[in-house]
Amino acid sequence: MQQSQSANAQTYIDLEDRYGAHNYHPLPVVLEKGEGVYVWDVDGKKYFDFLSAYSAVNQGHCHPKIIQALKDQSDQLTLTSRAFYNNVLGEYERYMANYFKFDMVLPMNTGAEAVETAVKIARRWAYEKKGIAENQAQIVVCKDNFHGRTTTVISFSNDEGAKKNFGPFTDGFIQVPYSDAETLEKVIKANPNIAAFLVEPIQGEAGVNVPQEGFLAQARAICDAHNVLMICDEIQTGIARTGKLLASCGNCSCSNRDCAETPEVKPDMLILGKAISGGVYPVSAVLANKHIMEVITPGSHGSTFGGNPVAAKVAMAALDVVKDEGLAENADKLGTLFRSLIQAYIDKSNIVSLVRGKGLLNAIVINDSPESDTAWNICMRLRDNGLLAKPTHGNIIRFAPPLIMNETQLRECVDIIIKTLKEFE
Ligand code: IF1
Repeated sequence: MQQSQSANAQTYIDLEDRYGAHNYHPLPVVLEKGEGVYVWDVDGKKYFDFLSAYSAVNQGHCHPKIIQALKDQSDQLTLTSRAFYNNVLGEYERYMANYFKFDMVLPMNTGAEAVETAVKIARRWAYEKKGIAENQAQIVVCKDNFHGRTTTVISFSNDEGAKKNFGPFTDGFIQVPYSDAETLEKVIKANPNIAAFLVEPIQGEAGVNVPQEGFLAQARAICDAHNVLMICDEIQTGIARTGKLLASCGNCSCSNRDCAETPEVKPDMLILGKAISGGVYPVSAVLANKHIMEVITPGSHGSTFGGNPVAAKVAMAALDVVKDEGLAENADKLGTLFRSLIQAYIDKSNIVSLVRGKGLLNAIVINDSPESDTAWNICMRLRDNGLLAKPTHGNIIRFAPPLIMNETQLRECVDIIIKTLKEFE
């Protein structure tokens, strides 16, 4: 039997239920503390966090170096707006440009805002550089994409739950199937008004959908051949999550398109969010080279909080941690181990039909219909057994622990997951 919430936990749940908009359906667990790979609920029960705030907390909860940066800068200067210069932003912009190997950065706050920013840059580029006639630019996106929740971003989603009764929508987007280079090429060839191709290197929300080997490189070549910008949304896949600094990059952890070790691609625009702050502060960014970024002029785009000194210091500390602690290498190593241990279980059970993913962005597909509540019930039982994960699309469970996990902890987690799955056989 599933355990029910304590009366103490229930009071917090009731508060949210009464006073908050019902835009989520959370797992009934009320957290009050986090440290590293662990979180604790209001009754003091400890859990492994296997969601990491949707891959924002890659560096682990409350990483001391990131929290210190937050505290230090908070005492000094928090916000100037961009009406004035400050002594941190430029340093941060140089840091980001060098770290990700792009000429320039445009700082924003949330992921959806950064996607909006990339869409605006791509459109301006189309009119001012590519020579597309005004208001004719099209952006190619993928079926089952998830890029955020603003009105324009949901305009190119095909998720009914995210769109219903939020129209009218923004024009100018064409959907193609994910990981289908042939269709992508056909669509781009047939339409001279295409400005950009926007893609997640692995589709997160769609259920950790890994494209066919070579798809990104093929897409890169198609974009090059037709003067179309390739935009990678690495908000969820980036920052070491998939075993590399960026999922669109090759095996080394740089993102240089011409790097000898890199068989994959470098996009024209890179969109980052979530873990660039280690989940400590909302920080997002769009990176591009100068010939693209220069279409943005004073007054054409901005944000009160984007690039504020606290965000800048927090992000630099969070990205230092990624390199200092070898998080990409660790995610790669532990991810391979995770999938092999789960696969060994799948081979002799029929409750899970497959495990997929890269690095520590993985999912299992439960062998039941997407309409069933089996995956939800498994997540409830995982909770009881001390591990927090969330179902997506009915019968898929995503597993994305902080990347600072060690092998002993990972093996303990796999034991919890397998023990729980066995309870459902
Ligand atoms: C929610 C999923 C994860 C993203 C990509 C942009 C954004 C996201 C690739 C927008 C955000 C989130 C938001 C969160 C659920 C979540 C999610 F299940 F929907 F797919 F992570 F797995 N591009 N992803 O994944 O970033 O504006 O939220 O900062 O509750 O909507 P944001």
